[in-house]
Amino acid sequence: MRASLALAVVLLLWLGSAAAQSPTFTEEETGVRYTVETFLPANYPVGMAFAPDDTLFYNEKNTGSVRMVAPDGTLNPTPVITLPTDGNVERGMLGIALDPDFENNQMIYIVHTKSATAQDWPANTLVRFRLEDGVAVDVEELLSVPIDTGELIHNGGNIHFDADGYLYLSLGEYNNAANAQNLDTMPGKIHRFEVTDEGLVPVEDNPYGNSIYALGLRNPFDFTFDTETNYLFSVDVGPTCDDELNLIFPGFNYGWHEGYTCSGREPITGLDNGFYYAPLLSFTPVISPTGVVFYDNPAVPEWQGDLFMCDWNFGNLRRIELDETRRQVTAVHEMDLGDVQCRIDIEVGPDGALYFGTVGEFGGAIMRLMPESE
Ligand SMILES: [Ca+2]
Ligand SMILES: [Ca+2]
Repeated sequence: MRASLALAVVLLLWLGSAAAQSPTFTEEETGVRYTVETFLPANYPVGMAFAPDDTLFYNEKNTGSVRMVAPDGTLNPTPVITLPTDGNVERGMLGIALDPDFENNQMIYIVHTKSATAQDWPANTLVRFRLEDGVAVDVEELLSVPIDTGELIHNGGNIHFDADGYLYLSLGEYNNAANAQNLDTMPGKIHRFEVTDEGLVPVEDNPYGNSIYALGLRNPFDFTFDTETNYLFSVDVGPTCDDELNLIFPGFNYGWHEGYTCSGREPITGLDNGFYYAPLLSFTPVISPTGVVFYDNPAVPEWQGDLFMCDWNFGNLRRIELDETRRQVTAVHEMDLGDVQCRIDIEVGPDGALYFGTVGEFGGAIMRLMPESE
């Protein structure tokens, strides 16, 4: 009797663990073991941000909604906010960032393509609001950049705060390469602002006396800050060549211009403004890099300070190592995800797992790459 009971318990335990099992992978270079699993089915989750209390916020590109997920993985059925959003092609509810003092002020920033009206172009628009009982209040439009080309591609809007509390906004060139080199327009650049009581103000020592921080970009879909140096690393999605990972310094020119010819990491000359800075990585054939994030979590010491990058075309996840100057790439590793794709944003969770968005054949979901604890 006792033996059969024990057997039943063992069997139940075994069945339970088998049901919950996700494929386990071992990274060749580091020996780090991890699983890849669905964290949450989600509608085109293109931007994510974790709060200090482990709450996850994410954008639904096409619906214009921001959603909230409790630390235990429960999705709040009511969206935090739904803004009238044009989700056509590369437009949509794209970027999200939490205020550096979110813990105290509950402020959230998003960038989305505000729908057109009879009078106005659709416009990539930076909005701030405060979270109160799970929904947005005090909704405030801080900046709006009309898509006056009428183009559907190269919106590349994202927002992140750096360690000094400055807010950066990346904007694609609205499918007009001339924008990338024009210091009088906003598209095709990364901008830097101070958030004040009066709204967004260009940082006083910005290189061109306006909000422009760096220029010559085509479609800087996501960027991230090195937690060791505060250096800004941005992807740039190229044409039929030259997808890039760039190290962004103030005033520098990243080379995208009218009549661009594929140049890989070779110098580009004849630019009017700013010194040219060659990409750290250049990809031809193209992969369309999307999400990037620096790993800064004690869970996996082997990954500390590495940059993770997803790509749209193949859904690959790359782990990119830098040298001690933090200005050069020393190694690029493709991570094994099985048949899972990492196609849009990627962020590090407070648990040390990598969370990334996927759409397409695999369905829309936020996936979780969970390192095995020792
Ligand atoms: Ca470039
Ligand atoms: Ca990211």
